[in-house]
Amino acid sequence: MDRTVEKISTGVDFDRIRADFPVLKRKINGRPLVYLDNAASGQMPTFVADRIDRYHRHEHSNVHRGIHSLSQQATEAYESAREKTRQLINASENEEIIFTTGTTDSINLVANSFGLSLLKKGDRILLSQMEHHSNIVPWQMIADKAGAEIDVIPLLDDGRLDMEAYEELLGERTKIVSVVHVSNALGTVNPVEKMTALARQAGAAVVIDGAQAVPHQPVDVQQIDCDFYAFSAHKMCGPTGFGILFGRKEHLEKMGPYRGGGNIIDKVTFEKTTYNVAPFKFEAGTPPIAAGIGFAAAIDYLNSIGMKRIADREQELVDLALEKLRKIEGLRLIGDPPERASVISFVLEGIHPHDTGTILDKHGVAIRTGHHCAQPVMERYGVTATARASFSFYNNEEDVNRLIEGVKQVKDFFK
Ligand code: 7TS
Repeated sequence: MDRTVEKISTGVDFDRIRADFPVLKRKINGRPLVYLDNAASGQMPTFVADRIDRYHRHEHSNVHRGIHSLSQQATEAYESAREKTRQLINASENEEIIFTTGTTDSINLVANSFGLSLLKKGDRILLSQMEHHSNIVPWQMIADKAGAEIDVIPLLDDGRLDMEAYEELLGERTKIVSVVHVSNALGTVNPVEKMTALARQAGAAVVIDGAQAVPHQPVDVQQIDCDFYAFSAHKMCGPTGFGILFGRKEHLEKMGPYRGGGNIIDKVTFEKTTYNVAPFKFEAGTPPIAAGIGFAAAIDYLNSIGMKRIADREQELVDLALEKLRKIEGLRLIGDPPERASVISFVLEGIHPHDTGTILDKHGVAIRTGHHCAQPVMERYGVTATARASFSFYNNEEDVNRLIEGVKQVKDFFK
């Protein structure tokens, strides 16, 4: 059956939604832009850009400390992002939502504050072979300091995690499991709920990198039952420089601050400083106020469509693209997992992915090429780079066709 996007019965007018993103009207190299680099960063709708603009022009003030009205209004607007984020991922309390500058920052916070105090010499941290470098390097740095070791869950040929190996690797010295929810290099959706349950049985804490999950599907941290969950605003209609770390209250209460400064303190004397409560003890200095307010607007925008509808829409587009890509001779999918989110990685026989990306760009199609900050994935599948198309709900069938047409042109060029 030929699945077309028109058949989506979500009740949402996705053509109208495209009009919310002015960048999609741009021409790149003489052709209408086809933006398929959403895994790197998503586009921002006018609604969010306007909200940030309004804050800068009419509402700017520092937050949390002010007695004057402008500061209190800014604080209210900024803190509304915490409540909206809590609802979005179904955390039980606002105190469990820490604002950071992005997924990378969130993982560094967990590694330094939670990891470093927990890990003893000989303890083990379990990561997977499909991690983004931001969920590898911070743990290596902490492992070095603590004298801990890192184990790696291997990948199967189709891009899934080897769950048997996972169970075997979960040992009594495993103190932390840190895995990606959705791979940015393969698109694989990992069974994080099951993985968390297994880790709990083994007595390990679970950190999940949700950078590619929260923008594309409903996520429920209580259902997953993880200890920490990290993601970034800029991949989900929000601004850069803003990220989230969910942490279970029982951990956050015990954890020490990650960075020192204002806002995180209760009382400072030169003899001794005592700290504020979570989440504030992790948020030193003036926070990214405009970005937080923008993120609150981004959540409102996404909710106006609905995360389930977004997931369904993207699945249709990915399925359609996969169906067409599979028909192209000499195209190898890197990872072909049964459960895939909005990412497709591929290579064309005899053609470097950078050449593929350059020619596609000449036709106005923006994809990403390279190792996607996941070099162990490249090594596993014997490539140095892939071409990666990543979708969002504002993409459409025409975008899929333009990608396919572009890939055929790449092949023709190198024939
Ligand atoms: N984890 C995953 C799974 C990611 O995809 C990314 C960014 C990060 C962590 C880091 O997020 P940041 O907001 O702190 O930078 N991924 C990509 C990508 O695939 N291409 O560019 C950035």
